[in-house]
Amino acid sequence: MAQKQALITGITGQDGSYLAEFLLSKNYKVYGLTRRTSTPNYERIKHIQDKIELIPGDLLDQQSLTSAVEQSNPDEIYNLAAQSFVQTSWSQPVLTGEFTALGVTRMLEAIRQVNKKCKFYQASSSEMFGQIQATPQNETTAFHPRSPYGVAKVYGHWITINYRESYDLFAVSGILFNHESPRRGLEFVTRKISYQVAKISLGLASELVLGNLDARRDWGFAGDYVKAIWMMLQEEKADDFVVATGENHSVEEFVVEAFKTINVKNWKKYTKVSKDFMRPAEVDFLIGDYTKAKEKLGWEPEVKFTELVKMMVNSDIKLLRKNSQ
Ligand code: NDP
Ligand code: GDR
Repeated sequence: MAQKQALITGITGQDGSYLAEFLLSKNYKVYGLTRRTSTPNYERIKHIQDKIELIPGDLLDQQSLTSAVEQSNPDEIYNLAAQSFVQTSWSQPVLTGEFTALGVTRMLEAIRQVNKKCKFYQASSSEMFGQIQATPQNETTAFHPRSPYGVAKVYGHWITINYRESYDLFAVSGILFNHESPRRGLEFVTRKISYQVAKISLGLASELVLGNLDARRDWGFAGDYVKAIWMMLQEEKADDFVVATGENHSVEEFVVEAFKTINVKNWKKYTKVSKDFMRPAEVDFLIGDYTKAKEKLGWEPEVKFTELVKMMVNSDIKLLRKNSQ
C-alpha cells in the first residue's frame, strides 16, 4: 500500500505535536503548516523535526493554504490551527474570528480547489456547548457558546458540515473536551497550576494566582485524544464525534491534586484568587458523553484525572530542574 500523506495545521501546538508523532508511528509522510515568526517556536516538535516537512502558511492567507495543499498532496488534512485561548478571544474578537472561524473556510476552499478526495478533520470544541442545554453533552446537544472563541468554533463546526453536504467532501468535526499534557501552553489553567506548583516545590515561587476555582471541566490526556482524531478519518462515512472522559472536576480539585503530588496538604496557604483571571462570561460546567466514539470507533480514554495531574506536575519539576542546571 502506498504511504499515506497528511497535512497538519497547528503542528507546533500541543495537539499537532502529539498527532505528528502518532501519524509517524503509523508510517505516514507528515507535513506541517507553520506561520512566519521572528523566532522559530518548534519546541514541541524539535525531537521529530528531521522526520517531518514544514510548509510555510497562515490561516489568514488563502493562497498560502491552497499552495500548502498542492505541495503536500495529502490524503488527510487535520485542521488544528486556531487562536485557541478563550480569554484572549475577548480582547481580540475579530482576529479570533479570522483564525478560528474563517480560517476553516479557507482550508475547506483549498481542498475544494485542489483535491476534493482529501479527507478533512476540523478541531471543534466543547466550548460550543458553553451554557449547557443538557447533561452530559453529546453530538446532539444544542450549542450556546459563551465567548468569541466559542462562537467562532460553532461557525467552524457548521461550515465543515456545510461543505460535506454541499460538495460531498469527507469532512468531519471532532467535538473535543479539554485535553491536557506536559506540552499544554502555560496560559491554560492546568499547565499554569502544574508549572507553578512545581516552582513552589523547588522554592522558586511562593504563590499560585487563579480566577474561578469552581469551574468544572472534563479533562483528558492529549495523547489519548489524537488517536480518536485519526480514527474518525479512517471511518467509511464522514461523521462527527464527541471525545471526552465522562468525568469532570473543578479547578479547585485540580489544585488540590497538584499540591498532593508535592506532598502539600495546605494548598490554601499558597493559592490566591484574582479578578484578573475571571472571564466576562464563564462556562461553569462541562461533561462529555463519548458513547458514540466508543461504539463506532472503539475509542476510550486511557489516562485518568489523578494520573494526568501527577504527570504534568512531575514533568514540570523535571523541566525546571533541567533549566536551572
Ligand atoms: P495550541 O494553542 O497549542 O496550538 C494552536 C496552533 O495553531 C499552533 O501551532 C499555532 O501556531 C497555530 N496557529 C495559530 N494561528 C495560526 C495562523 N493564523 N496560521 C497558522 N497557524 C496558526 O492548541 P491545541 O493544540 O491545544 O489545540 C488544537 C486545536 O484544537 C485548536 O483548534 C483548539 O482550538 C482545538 N481544541 C483544543 C482543545 C484542547 O483542550 N486542547 C479542546 C477542543 C478543541 P504558533 O505555534 O505559531 O502559535
Ligand atoms: P478553556 O481552558 O477555557 O476550558 O479552553 P482554560 O484552561 O483556559 O480554562 C478552564 C477553566 O479554568 C478557569 N480558570 C482559569 N483559566 C485560566 N486560563 N487561567 C486561570 O488563572 C484560571 N483560573 C480559573 C477558567 O475560567 C475556565 O473556566 C480550553 C482551550 O484549549 C480551548 O481551545 C478548547 O476548545 C477548550 O479547552 C475545550
